[in-house]
Amino acid sequence: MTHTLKLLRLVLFFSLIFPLKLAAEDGYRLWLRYDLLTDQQLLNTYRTQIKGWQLKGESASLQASRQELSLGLSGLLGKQIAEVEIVDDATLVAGTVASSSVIASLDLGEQLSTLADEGFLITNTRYQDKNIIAIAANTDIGVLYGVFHFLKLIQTQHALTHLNIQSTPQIRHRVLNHWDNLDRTVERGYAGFSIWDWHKLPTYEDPRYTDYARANASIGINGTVLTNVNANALVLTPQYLEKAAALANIFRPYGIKVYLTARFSAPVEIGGLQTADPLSPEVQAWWNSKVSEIYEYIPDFGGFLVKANSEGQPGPQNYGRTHADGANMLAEAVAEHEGVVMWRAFVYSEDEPDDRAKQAYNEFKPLDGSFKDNVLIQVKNGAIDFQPREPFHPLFGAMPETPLMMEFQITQEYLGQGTHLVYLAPMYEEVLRADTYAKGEGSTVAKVIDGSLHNYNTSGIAGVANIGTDRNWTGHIFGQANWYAYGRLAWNPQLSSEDIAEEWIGMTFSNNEAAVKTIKSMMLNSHEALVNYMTPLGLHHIMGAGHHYGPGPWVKKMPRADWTSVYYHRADEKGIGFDRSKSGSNAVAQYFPEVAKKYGDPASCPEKYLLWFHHLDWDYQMASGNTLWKEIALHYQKGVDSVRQMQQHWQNVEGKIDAERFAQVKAFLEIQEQEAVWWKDACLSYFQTFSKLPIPEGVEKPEESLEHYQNLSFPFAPGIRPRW
Ligand code: BDP
Repeated sequence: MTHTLKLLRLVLFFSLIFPLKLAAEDGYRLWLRYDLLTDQQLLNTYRTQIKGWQLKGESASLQASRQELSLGLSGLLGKQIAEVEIVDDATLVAGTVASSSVIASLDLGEQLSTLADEGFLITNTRYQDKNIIAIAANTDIGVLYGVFHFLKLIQTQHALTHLNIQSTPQIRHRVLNHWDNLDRTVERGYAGFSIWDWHKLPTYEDPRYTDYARANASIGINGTVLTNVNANALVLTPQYLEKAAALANIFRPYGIKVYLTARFSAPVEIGGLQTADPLSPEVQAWWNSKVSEIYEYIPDFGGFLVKANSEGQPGPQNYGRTHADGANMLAEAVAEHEGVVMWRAFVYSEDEPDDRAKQAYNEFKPLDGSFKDNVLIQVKNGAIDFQPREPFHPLFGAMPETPLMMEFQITQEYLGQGTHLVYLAPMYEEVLRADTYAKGEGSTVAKVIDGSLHNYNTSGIAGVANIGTDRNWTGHIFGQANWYAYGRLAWNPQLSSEDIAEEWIGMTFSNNEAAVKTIKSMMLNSHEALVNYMTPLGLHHIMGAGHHYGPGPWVKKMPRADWTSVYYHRADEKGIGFDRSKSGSNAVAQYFPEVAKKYGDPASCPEKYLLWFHHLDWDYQMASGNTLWKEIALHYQKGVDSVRQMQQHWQNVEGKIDAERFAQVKAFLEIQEQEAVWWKDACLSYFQTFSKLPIPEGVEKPEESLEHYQNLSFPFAPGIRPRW
């Protein structure tokens, strides 16, 4: 027998003995699993409600829709649910008025008129005396969105009778920001390397690119910035544009536009000019011709994302110009192609400020009204930097004449990185629902960014991606939930994190009621748990330097004071916290008066933001009656206890989901528990050197000495910003 035959027999033998192992779930399929329903009764019901389907039309987006419908329906309901020529009772018909004569013959005009470009409707209706289900939209991409939504109804076991769904995205530009470098490292990425295989592009088109597009389209994401905000000008050269164009071609049928980061000094670095001054005619001419070149490669190129004059990145201020001068120059260049410029407000000046939290507002507010129409200012959710919890950024609501985009972080830089189970939707929701009072009560951040509060001419939202080459895309299976939730909230910022979790669990794991309930409660409590064991009560920026992995409240020697931890927690013998009230940096004054008043007084400031805005004595009396010191310690302990509770809950899920994903999450929860204890012990040991108070009752004593924690080092922690 040849070796190959022997091997084949061996494989056959093992596949008979371990069929489950071979059918294991590695997480690759994300929430688009489409497995045959196991509930026989439900399956029978669906099979009487959908006997066949029809989706006509040959555009690339309609073909993608047809493939998805075919894959989804035959997977979920079995192969007998096939594409049909004749529309009969219980046929599902999808299309636009232009692509489908059936849709055209239905009386949907009025409803369609409210759906704009990307919306869709799903309804039970009648066609030539037959009962059918129609998925209709004004554009082919709307049909694709409708198809994904319909499949979700089945995946989450929704009834298919009395359907009357109309859905239109509330935000225009719903983009992912990849912090991916051309060498395939990912800044703050914890799921392997960049999925963009620049070296093999454009000839080799990894099938993963199509699955990436499918996943994004299924949640309505319609743009992707391929490259890191700490940009490399090389991506704007023909060698790379050709590669970016190949990706754009793959994404186009799925409604996803490609954007690139523009390094402000590109005219010097790759253009051979002496300057990148935005007011110089030769610089403007260089960008104009560069932009024309890009549009030759990518006719529907979305535009640029720019990080300028921040953390050493070049920008217009290098030439004595403003952010508006810089943004407008690029905006002018892309305007005739309907491109946009997403200009980031994450800036801090060369000189050390009295309070870094005030910088973005100070630099951008005076520029309100001076940006061109196709510029959006991209603002991080909080004023410092993606901390476990931050109050909403004071810029929201403060620039009525400039569309402000939200920038959320999906990757978990300060949030346990690759191994902590942290469902971020509650955090996104907390920010989106925060009231800016810009136009009186009810002026929520969501209304600012969807453009409705100030009637912005356009709107946008960005999420820093957590996607990498790991087989399951996001490293942690639950990281997929954050990608999913981001997309859903980008489509509709009013959705609740609980509803999103339910959908995701049903599609990703199981619709078993007990399992859904358990997993949902883990997810919904997870963000608060993390805040408690890392940075309770408004503490922030106390992580290890550089890699940002693990606790580092003692960090004090850095090139700039506002990169250290001691700058932010300001612990001393009297107390702890950053005084941003009137008696301190007065950052509260950047908020509208109602908010400033509430946050500015410790008595009315929500406790979750207390030490963000106030420096308080160790024996300050909290609402609970405990002293501040005791309350801090109890919060750290609570964080640890919550993780242990998550571990118990997860144990209950065993057997209700596949063994492979169960085991990975279980192991990661062990890491999370150990690290929660580490955070608690390191922070309390350190803060205790100031408070000089004993570890309160009910709080487990630190396992090691403070010195031990201070001496830990992580030279190879993933995601560190590489030097270039
Ligand atoms: C910080 C990251 C850094 C990013 C920066 C940014 O630590 O790697 O470059 O944000 O958003 O959170 O530009």
